[in-house]
Amino acid sequence: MKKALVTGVSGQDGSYLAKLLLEKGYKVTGAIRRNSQIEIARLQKLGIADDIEYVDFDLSEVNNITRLIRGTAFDEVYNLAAQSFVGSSWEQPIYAADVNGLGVVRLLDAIRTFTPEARFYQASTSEMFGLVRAVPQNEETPLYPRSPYGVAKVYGHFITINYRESFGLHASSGILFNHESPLRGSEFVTRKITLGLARFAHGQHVPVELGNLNAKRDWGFAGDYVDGMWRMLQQDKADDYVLATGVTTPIRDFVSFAAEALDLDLEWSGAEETEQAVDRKSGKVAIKVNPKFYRPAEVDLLLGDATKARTKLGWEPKVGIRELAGMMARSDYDDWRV
Ligand code: NDP
Ligand code: GDR
Repeated sequence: MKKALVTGVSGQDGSYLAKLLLEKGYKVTGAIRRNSQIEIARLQKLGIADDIEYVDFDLSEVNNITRLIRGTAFDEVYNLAAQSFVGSSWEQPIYAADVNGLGVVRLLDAIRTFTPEARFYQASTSEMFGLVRAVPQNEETPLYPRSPYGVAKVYGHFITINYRESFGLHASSGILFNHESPLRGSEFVTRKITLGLARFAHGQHVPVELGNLNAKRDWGFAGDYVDGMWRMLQQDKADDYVLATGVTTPIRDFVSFAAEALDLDLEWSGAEETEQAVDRKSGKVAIKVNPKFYRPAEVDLLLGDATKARTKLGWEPKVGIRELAGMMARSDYDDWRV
């Protein structure tokens, strides 16, 4: 039985990845941050919470990392833990650097020292591309991160490559474009929209307040992307791969797709800071811009080219953007409680 360690197992990707690994017959150890209570709601929702062995873990603490890696010879280590919300990284830039940057080398160095045969996956991100230099973006596109989150992830990305080249570790980096699901955190824009519109569709006519509606993202389904992570670690040679759908969509259009799925009929008006969408049936404002949600620096356009993953890994995203928005909106509508 193969043994896998998943950091960030309580998060969106950690939950889907743990499910996939369990289905493939792995023994899954889930590294979990001990807060005032253990947060395993997503794992419970997927029905796998009792199938995982949990270990206390924080990427900012080298001692628990060393003990964990020294104590078990994992076949595969997936490093998904991170301060993952870009917006918060301007408020906690040093924490983002510590966890998303230095945390990666803490883990890699323990692997190099105690279990150099283990295969390692690093959760890199399209946020590293930042300022638009080329479209579509692939593994060769120059990096220009636009947030403390992105800057820290660039360190994590290159230290993974460096440990592969310096010490021969089987360390791969997945440069993943945005991926969403009904398990997405409620602070991210897609889930904020689907939760807000589901509440609206149930008759609670509170507008959803958003920031920049013009930013474009290449959104896929998280379930498809964790399959890509696993495929990377099954290759003979470690490498870096972009995972993306190759379709980019403005935030405004994601709103419209989610609204359609809930039978809301939105009429947009205004521009920039005064833009809003009124639901024609109720006559109430469903969406409005609040500049408070603008970011100090924005990533305007992400559009990925996953040709390498398609050809070398045989990876294909299966869920398109309309289907994804509908899946999330309907899930939030069905789960809605007053
Ligand atoms: P989530 O925010 O859903 O999950 C993040 C996980 O990291 C949570 O389990 C969280 O634990 C854990 N975590 C946070 N800080 C620490 C810490 N200091 N020590 C240990 N664990 C910690 O993110 P996603 O599942 O969406 O993303 C997974 C990874 O992929 C992240 O690294 C993210 O940056 C990256 N990524 C995500 C993309 C996406 O579109 N989803 C795209 C590209 C990259 P807790 O429950 O305690 O908060
Ligand atoms: P992102 O995702 O920053 O791309 O990072 P997020 O959903 O937070 O923002 C996407 C875009 O939407 C715009 N936006 C808003 N965003 C939020 N959160 N809330 C709002 O009200 C709002 N209004 C407009 C943002 O300005 C931005 O342009 C995600 C995370 O999962 C990262 O961990 C991951 O690395 C990247 O995706 C790829």
